[in-house]
Amino acid sequence: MIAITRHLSPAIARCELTHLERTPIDFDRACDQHAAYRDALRSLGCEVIELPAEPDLPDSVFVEDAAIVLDELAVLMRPGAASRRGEVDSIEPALAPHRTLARIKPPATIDGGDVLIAGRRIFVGMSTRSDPDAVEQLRGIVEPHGYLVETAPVHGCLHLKSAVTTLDDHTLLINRNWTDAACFDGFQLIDVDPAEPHCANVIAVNGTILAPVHGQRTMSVLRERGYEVAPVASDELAKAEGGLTCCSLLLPSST
Ligand code: CIR
Repeated sequence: MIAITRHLSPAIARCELTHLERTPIDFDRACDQHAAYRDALRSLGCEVIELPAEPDLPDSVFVEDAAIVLDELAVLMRPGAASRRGEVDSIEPALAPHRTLARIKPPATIDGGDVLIAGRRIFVGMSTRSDPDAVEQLRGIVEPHGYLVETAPVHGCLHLKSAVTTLDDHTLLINRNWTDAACFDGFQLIDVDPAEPHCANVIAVNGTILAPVHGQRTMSVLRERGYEVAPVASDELAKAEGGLTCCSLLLPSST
């Protein structure tokens, strides 16, 4: 597994914010947490690619939003926030050696954080960042490869993957208050602990679940269900509305 990451922009203080009030981000602490995140990915067998910081793109550490990666191809997104559109050209050269690239075209908008890939089913969150035009374009790109594209509502959080992420091809971790659980028929659903609404954003990598360290109760639930869980601190970038999935693009290296 390759994990593409990007160092924090020194302009992170000017990040986009939707649901949170702006509070000061401790840049050094955020960098330390990002380094620990990269180490966690390495310890789980990932080859971590570290792209240089983009001084003029405040949110560019959140590489997940610029593209999605499938075994067969990668699709460059068109982020909903205008300030983030430059991130796409910036990530393209890092993906090009690994996958054929397709691209969502204007005026459609879609953030990778809204795209949940679960086996051959792809769910797109209808958040403030992603629109039906992009869903249709994505469908046209990926359905020839055998994927089914569906939509799910998003309310109360930024992206679909703030509300639900994959634990494995059959199981999802979900906060039902932020999306509609009925959209995910056919999957086993595990609920985040009600006291930890922000803890549905986890990364399943090589058999282990990377989970936010502040989600102790949710981690206990996952362990009881037989998952190996590794905690990662992410509270500094959480002030920029970033979670764990947003800081990497994972590319299975089997292809
Ligand atoms: C934004 O609002 O776009 C960034 N401040 C946070 C993006 C987080 N990305 C994600 O959840 N996939």
